[in-house]
Amino acid sequence: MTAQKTTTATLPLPPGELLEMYRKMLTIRIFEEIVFDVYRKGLMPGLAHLSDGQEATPVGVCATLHPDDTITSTHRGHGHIIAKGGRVEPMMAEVMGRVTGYCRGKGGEMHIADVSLGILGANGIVGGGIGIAAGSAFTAKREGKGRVSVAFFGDGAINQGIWYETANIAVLWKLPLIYVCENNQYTEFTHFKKLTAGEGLGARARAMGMKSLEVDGNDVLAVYQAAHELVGAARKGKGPATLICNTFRYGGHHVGEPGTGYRSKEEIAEWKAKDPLPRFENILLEHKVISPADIEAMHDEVLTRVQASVTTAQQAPFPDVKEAGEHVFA
Ligand SMILES: Cc1ncc(C[n+]2csc(CCOP(=O)(O)OP(=O)(O)O)c2C)c(N)n1
Ligand SMILES: [Mg+2]
Repeated sequence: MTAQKTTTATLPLPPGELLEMYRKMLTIRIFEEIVFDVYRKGLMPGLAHLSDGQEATPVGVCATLHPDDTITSTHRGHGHIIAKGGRVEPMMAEVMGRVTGYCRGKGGEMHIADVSLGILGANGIVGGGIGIAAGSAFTAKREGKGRVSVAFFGDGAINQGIWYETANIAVLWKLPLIYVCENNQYTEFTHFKKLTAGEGLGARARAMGMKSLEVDGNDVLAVYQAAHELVGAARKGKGPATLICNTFRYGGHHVGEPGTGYRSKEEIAEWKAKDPLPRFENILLEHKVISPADIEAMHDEVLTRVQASVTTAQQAPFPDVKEAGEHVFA
């Protein structure tokens, strides 16, 4: 299957920033592949929710953010965390339940946070991050320094009451809140069309009086450009906005199921032909931002780093039972 080609006449960012975006997308892909391996080898407790196939959305959005902007994430959060600057070593240690993890091994793969990077947490409660992001946007508004808050969530979360409650107040109070819906087509094992009444999230956002854009969520530059517009407006006090990114997860809902029982081979192949990584690679190659040798070298470098994060985590202890009740409240 050959990758779909995207042509872009002019690039929206300087080469260094584009390379950083590419490195992050590659890091997410490799991190997810290695987490799957860690799961298969029995090196982690529980299940992992992987986001390979969805790399362009978090990277395109986070490329518009400043270090002091905040994000909230979901149960499928590894990509958001890497895109906002999270380091793979404490992430892998957290996945593996070790004391060197971001949350001292007590959060696990679904609850990674680094407040110093503006990552207010991945979240196992569908829609749970939206309320936290609205609170962060309220703080940003009161501070008046132009910071923004981004809530990442899936297509399944748009039917949760918290979206409507926060959207209402965010519009009324002009909060700098960007709702980013990663529509990966499925809510667990059900197609989003079977769960979504009316015309979908864009129409709902507009009904609330909020601007809404919908983009190809596998085209990192399209995501970047749309997010840049909405984030820029929110920084200037124009209030919240919604960005819908259409994308697809390659694997199952979690690593314990293959993702094939409810999705046809044709559907999976169709989305793999739109893989965000080779599409971005083609653009970078075409504009001579990167060479095939650079791509190979970067791949090897990231792979070595993520593999090393597993070995290092294996050498770290599990948290002591005595600290089970510590670090529970922030
Ligand atoms: C409030 C709540 N209801 C149900 C669940 C069980 N659950 C976990 S993930 C999930 C599907 C979420 O789908 P979506 O929002 O599209 O995110 P995706 O898994 O596709 O990334 C559900 C129903 C949950 N964790 N929280
Ligand atoms: Mg979904």
